[in-house]
Amino acid sequence: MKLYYSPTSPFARKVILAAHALGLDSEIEKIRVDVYQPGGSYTEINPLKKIPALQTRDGQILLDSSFIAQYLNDLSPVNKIIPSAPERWQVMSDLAVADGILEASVLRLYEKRRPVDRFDTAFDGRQKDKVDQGFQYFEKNIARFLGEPNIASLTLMCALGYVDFRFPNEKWHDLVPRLQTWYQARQNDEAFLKTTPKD
Ligand SMILES: N[C@@H](CCC(=O)N[C@@H](CS)C(=O)NCC(=O)O)C(=O)O
Repeated sequence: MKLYYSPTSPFARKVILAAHALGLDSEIEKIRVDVYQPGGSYTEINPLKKIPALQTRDGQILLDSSFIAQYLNDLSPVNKIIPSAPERWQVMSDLAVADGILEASVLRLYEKRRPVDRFDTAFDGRQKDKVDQGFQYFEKNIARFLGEPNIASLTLMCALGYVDFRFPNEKWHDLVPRLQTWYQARQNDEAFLKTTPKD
């Protein structure tokens, strides 16, 4: 299989962590893509020019990190990261919150990269609020994430890592102490360390 990725993309990191948890990482060749370069042939892989994308064993292209993680989950006979129903529904709903934190954080990065006079403070504030409220949601529900990793907890790890990477001056840690303790206990996991984002 081939994973089109970038080392700074938290969505790609989610897929890599999922593949690792499912014992499929050795089967995945990583192909680095820069979606911010104009032109290029990546639109033939993903017309939306977003990463990640996965080329499956039989050559099919799958798009969207959570969907790719579901595909990998189905492939793996062991260590499922998505439980069967009824537990599945809560996990997928928690995943939606973690994905929402990622989406809001990526939008904030794009905003931060605008020329200063075009930075939209109100827009940035709305996205930051989603991130903060998302963190509070996980702080309140942290008991659900103490067991084996699932797709939601892996995505939450990526979200916390991404906020630290892109917004290092924002001290979310003190506001959500249980979440911070949870994160600290998992930060040294091999796959997580190996995928630390760098520009
Ligand atoms: N829902 C998508 C989001 C992917 C996404 O937004 N990736 C970012 C990189 S972190 C990207 O490719 N952005 C380029 C763009 O939006 O033009 C997924 O889960 O795969």
